[in-house]
Order: sequence, then structure tokens, then C-alpha cells
Amino acid sequence: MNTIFSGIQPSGTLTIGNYLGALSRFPKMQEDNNCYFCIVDEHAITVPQDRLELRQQTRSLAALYLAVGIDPKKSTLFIQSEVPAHTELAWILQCVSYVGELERMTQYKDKSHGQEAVSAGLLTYPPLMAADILLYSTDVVPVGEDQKQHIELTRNLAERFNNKYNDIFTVPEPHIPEQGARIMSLQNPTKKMSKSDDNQKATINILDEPKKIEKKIKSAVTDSEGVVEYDKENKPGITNLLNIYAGFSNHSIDEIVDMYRGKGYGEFKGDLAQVVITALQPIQEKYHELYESEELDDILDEGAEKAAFVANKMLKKAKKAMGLGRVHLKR
Ligand code: ATP
Ligand code: LTN
Repeated sequence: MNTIFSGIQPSGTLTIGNYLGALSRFPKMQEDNNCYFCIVDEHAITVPQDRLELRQQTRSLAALYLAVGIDPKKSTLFIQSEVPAHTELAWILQCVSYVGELERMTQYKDKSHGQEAVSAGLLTYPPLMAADILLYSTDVVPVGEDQKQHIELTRNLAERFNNKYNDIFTVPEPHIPEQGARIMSLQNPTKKMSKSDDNQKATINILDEPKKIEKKIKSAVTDSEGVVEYDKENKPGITNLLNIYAGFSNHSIDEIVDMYRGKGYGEFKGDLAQVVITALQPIQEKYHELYESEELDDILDEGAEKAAFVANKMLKKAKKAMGLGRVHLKR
């Protein structure tokens, strides 16, 4: 039995990229692993957030985790800011991180590029993420492709700490799906689909209504060839749609390409919209039941308590290894 940890930021409504790259894979994992699923609100504030929206999105994300099948009896579901050990260990890990390695992170470069006011938190985001993971002696971290670099850094920080101070951290492995690892924007298929994208047409949200989904898929950027083929280099738009199709159905890419041989993009897109709508419908129904329930608060309270119990023990070890605080003199 492995320990698994994953986190999602409540920085907007979740997209089908988040679903295929992360969320959809979680329920299966909880069957034979010790799983922690976290709503990482402290990561979300590395860029400005509206106070009320952040609250709403945090609750919404918790309901979504449950709606896709996270079972609180099997997994620990909690909000990052409700377990203070995360930011405490993050500080310690910042002190073993080098500014140079943080500046080399792709996500930091992407999010800070061209911005006037870049928060220090955006730079020190990866040590916070490392703290999330290392507090629970995590073996495996299921994430989308974009997070691979952060997991690599987490491994480096864990090893550096273990060698310098005391061997307390488990060095985690990333788990990246073959399909759905990187769903691209519908409007610019060379850019990843991201929930904080300002262009509404670029993303499909998990909670989008059927009509909206249909409209967005129909207006997705493709090419003028009209042949349904998998070709990342030359046909990124249609390739992305094929990945989405495969992610939401039981068909492989090859099977789908076969199914649409000699057919145009119109038919392909129409069917794809139905596949996505059908897959999301039960999740949306469950979500709406949960969002305003008191049960959701009970689950999150219990999750925070369970997480804090484990996290505090590791934090104590880390502080001790570094010489923070004092040893009580026995009288
Ligand atoms: P933001 O736009 O606020 O940076 P995001 O959409 O990139 O957010 P995160 O909260 O950073 O989402 O990521 C949650 C999980 O979803 C991570 O495991 C990440 O790898 C995965 N993920 C995010 N975008 C995609 C995508 N386009 N394709 C596949 N997986 C993705
Ligand atoms: N940085 C991640 C979100 C995240 C995370 C984590 C993922 C924060 N802490 C711990 C896995 C494990 C992202 O997807 N942007």
C-alpha cells in the first residue's frame, strides 16, 4: 500500500484538463492506497484572487472531489490552509531551496512573464508544494505533465534535506497518465488548457452546461485539411480533440481515427460533444447535491483533523533535524 498525495488549486472552475490529467484518476487509487487529496488554497493566492470567489471555489472544488468519487471513508480530503503545518514546513524547505533553481521553473517563468508585480509567493510556490507532499511521507504523486518539474524539485529538496540534516523524508515519484496528461486550449492548441485562462472559449469547465460544451467544441480551432488524424506537430487542434475523445470514452486514439475515416470535422466534433456531455452529467448532478450540504463541512473538518495529525508529526521531526526550538530540560 502506497501513500498518495495530490493537490488542485481553487483558482477557477475546474476544466476537463484538470479532470483528465488529475481528478478522474483519483477514485481508483483510493481502493488500495492511503490517499490524501488537498484543496491547495495557499497555492492559489500566489496570484491575486477575489476573496469571495476564492471561498466559493474552495468549497466548489471540495464538492467536485466528492462528486467524481472520492470517498471520505477511504481518503483524506482537506483544505491546505486548515492545516498550518504546510506553510511551516514550506518555510523550512525555502531555506534549503536555491533562488536559481526556483527561477528555472517553467510555471514560474510562464506566470511571471510580462507581469509588473510578481509576488514572492509565485517564486516560492514549489517549496510549498514540496511541503504538501513530504509531510505525508508520500510515495506517489498523480499529476498532469505540467507538474513533472515541480515533483523533480521536490525530490531534490527531500534528498538535500535528508543528506544535510536527517533522513526523514520519503522521496516521491510522479505518476503521469499516458493519455490526458496535457489537454490543450481549444483556441490555441499549443498552449495548455488552464482554468485561469481569461478566454472562456478556450476551456471546457467540468460544470459547463451541455449547450455550452457543444458550442465550445464546435468552435475549437482545427485546420483546413478536414482529416481526423493524430499529428501533434502539424495538426495540434484535432490531435487535442482526439485526446479529449479518448479520455472520455473507452476508445483508443487509433480506434477513434478509424471510426472517423472519410468523415469530416463537423461530425467528429458533434459526437465528441455528446461523449463529453454524457460523461460529465452524473458528476454535475452529484456536485449540485453536495455543494450546499452540511455533510461537506463535516467531511472537511474531519479531513483537516486527520491530515494535521500526520503532518504535525513530520513537521516536528523536520524542526528537530534542523535544530529549531529547544529541548526541554527534565526536572
Ligand atoms: P491554473 O490555471 O490556476 O494555473 P491549472 O488549470 O493549471 O490552474 P492546477 O490547479 O495547477 O490547474 O492543476 C491541478 C491538476 O490538474 C494538476 O495535477 C495538473 O497537472 C493538472 N492539469 C492542469 N491543467 C492540465 C491540462 N491542461 N491537461 C492535463 N492536466 C492538467
Ligand atoms: N502545483 C500543483 C498543485 C499542487 C499539487 C501539490 C499537486 C499543489 N501542491 C501537491 C500535487 C501534489 C498544480 O497543479 N499546479
